[in-house]
Amino acid sequence: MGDQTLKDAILSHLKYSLGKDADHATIYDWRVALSLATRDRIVDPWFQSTRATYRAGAKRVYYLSMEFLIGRLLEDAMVNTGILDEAKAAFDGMGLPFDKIIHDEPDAALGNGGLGRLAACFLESLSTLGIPAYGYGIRYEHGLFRQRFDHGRQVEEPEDWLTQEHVWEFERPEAAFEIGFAGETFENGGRTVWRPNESVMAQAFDTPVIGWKGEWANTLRLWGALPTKVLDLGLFNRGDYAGAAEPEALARTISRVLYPDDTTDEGKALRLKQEYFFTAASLRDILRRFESEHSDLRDLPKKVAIQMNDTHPAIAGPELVRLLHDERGLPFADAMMVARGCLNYTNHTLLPEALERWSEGLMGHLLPRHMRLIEMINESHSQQYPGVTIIEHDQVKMGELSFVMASKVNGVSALHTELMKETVFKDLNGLHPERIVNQTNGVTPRRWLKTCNPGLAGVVTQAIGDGWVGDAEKLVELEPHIADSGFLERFTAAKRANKETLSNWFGTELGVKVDPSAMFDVQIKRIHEYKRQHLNILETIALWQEMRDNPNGDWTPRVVVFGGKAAPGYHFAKDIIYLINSVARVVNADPITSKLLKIVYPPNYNVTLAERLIPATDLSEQISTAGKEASGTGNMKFALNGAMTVGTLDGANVEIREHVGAENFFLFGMTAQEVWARREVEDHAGQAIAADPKLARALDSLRNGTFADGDHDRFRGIADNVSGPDYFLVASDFSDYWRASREADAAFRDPARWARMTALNTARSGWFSSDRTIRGYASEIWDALPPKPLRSI
Ligand code: DL6
Repeated sequence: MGDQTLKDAILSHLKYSLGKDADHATIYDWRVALSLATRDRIVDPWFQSTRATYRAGAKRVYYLSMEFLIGRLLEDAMVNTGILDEAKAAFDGMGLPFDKIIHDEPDAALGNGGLGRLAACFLESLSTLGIPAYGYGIRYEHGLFRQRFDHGRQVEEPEDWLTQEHVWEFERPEAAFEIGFAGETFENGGRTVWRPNESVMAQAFDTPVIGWKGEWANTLRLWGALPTKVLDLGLFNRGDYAGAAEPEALARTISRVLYPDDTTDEGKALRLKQEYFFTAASLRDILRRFESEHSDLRDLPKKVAIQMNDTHPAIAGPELVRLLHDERGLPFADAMMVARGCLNYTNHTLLPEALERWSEGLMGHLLPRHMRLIEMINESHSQQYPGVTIIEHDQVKMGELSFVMASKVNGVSALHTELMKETVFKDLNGLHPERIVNQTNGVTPRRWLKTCNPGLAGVVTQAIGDGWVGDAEKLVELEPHIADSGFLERFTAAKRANKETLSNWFGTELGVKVDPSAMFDVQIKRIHEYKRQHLNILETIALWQEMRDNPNGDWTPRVVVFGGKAAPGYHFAKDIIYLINSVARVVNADPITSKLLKIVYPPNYNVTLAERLIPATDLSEQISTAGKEASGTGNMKFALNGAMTVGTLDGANVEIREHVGAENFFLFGMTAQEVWARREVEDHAGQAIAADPKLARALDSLRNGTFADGDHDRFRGIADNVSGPDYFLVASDFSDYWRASREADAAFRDPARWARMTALNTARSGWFSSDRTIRGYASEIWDALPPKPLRSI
């Protein structure tokens, strides 16, 4: 590298890494050459960070997560290393389309949603803060499925990001561990030995993650599964080519596909294998690193903090005890103490169906030694604290196991943490009242404002300088500028420009023409009953019906945007998608309301699409049934980008409202306590429908075929659910949602007021930076510090 300019480095990679000359290079070639030149800028800080960590003997943080929803990496890396402008100038100078080149990058969808995206934000913040850390996960060959719509219905197709070379990673053939399954255990010389009868190799692939200003880089180490035996040569020589390749195919299955469900656990053996595979490989790697520097295993908690992201890596508890006790000979009690000293657990959901449980049978078969250790952990805990059990009805409760094996257990918003204490972990919290702490989620302002919304970021920087990028709480310095009409005009103009860009995209990509001066009202997240996209579409139907009745009324034109995937086996959620698309088809073709209402549902919602939609949003829909959304992080991204929220008192909405001010948030709906009480009311849905003719009419339209070419049954299931059991209280919250939505309409019709409110949302959202969240984890959970403080933590 030396004094080589970025342009020279790109041209050099084009020639020597890709074997192309500039005259014949494709967009792909240019993108890869630029990525490699950018990666070169990261390698030195990466090495320096590792050296500084070793030199200081610093404690390392290990973030174990089944999901890292990293999306595209190139633009982020250029922003953090400060070379974005130089790169753009280089391509402009060569007459090449810079935007097209950077948008050629595949979106690495190695996660389902919020949990995985949070992990990606955390890695970036850990690097920004200079805390030595590794993210450990699985290198899925196929990330979350690609969604397309066929006549309005979701169709899933395999995602194939790895068909192109993943230019950011370094393959590490030397960092490989054999991971076993099943088999038997026996005693030998006073120790228990586990002899698996099946095994795969876990091989590391490292991606450096650079922090803001390019000073520190941590590692995302993803494990790929390889066969221990590549080919059965005997079978091959006998002509059985399929049989010969079977060991490889079987092994690869483990890291083949991301489990496409973020809320339910279908008890698949493959899933448990995936969980053990990456957890076991990560722990072996952690111990190898520790043992290269230290000899007393009892010091492990001083040097190692392991965060279990949800229960997916919960097998870390018994596995670490096994490695310390069975393999290294620490007494069981000491092994327990050391393991617990290192491990911590983040809970991300209270939904009972999402709390993992594994049958004793499956666990005992796949991981016989671990099953026995879980029994021992259960026994030792219940001897000390009778009344709580990890094993119940022949099932291992992974939440309870994680809790018992953790030093700290955290929720992801203040409300969620309190509800954890009152509900799922009530008994354990009673026994260990100091263990549960809260760490409200956050998002990185680098990606979620500076990179995704350069227009607005520029307006902010012009007003207060760029200190906010590394310290988002400085955004409060915007407040005095809000009295300045020039600032507000620039703020509004940035939003307007983003809306125009998005409108053009809707037109060219989806064939939907929208008016950029309409209110852009956006709900993007996984499709789930508790997130209540069906409440949104019912309200949209009611609005359309009212607009048709009175097209010359004082309406606020709206563009209602949905984005999100449904788990392939979640039929109700897929029906909601079908309904939204069917309503869109009818409403968008209605000449009476064409200037007032449009519905847009771009398929295949992913990180890249979020980066396109969030900067152009006026109104963010955060309308889950109170008590159900653990936190949300989309809600934070919208507020940061100057969108107003219409939302319930759920998850982090509560804290967002506290920060931005109640007058700058459209609140509606029942509280979690009111939700519980309402469920006890007989025929609560029927009563709500009887009291609100608009809701009754909207529901009728689902039964009379309005959106289904006269087919009365197509959406009857949704109508009957909302009118009957309505567990998620769509009917009961509808009227108040309608009220809040019309309040939002009225506020939008007053541009000066709206501009003030949205600017205040940006100014007061800095607290929701993942830097703040990571500082909280570092001080309250990990006791981890940067070896050479980059900034005070
Ligand atoms: O904490 C990240 C994210 C929260 O913001 C969402 O509210 C929550 O639904 C999500 N939880 C999961 C749970 N999956 N499992 N198991 O994705 O976590």
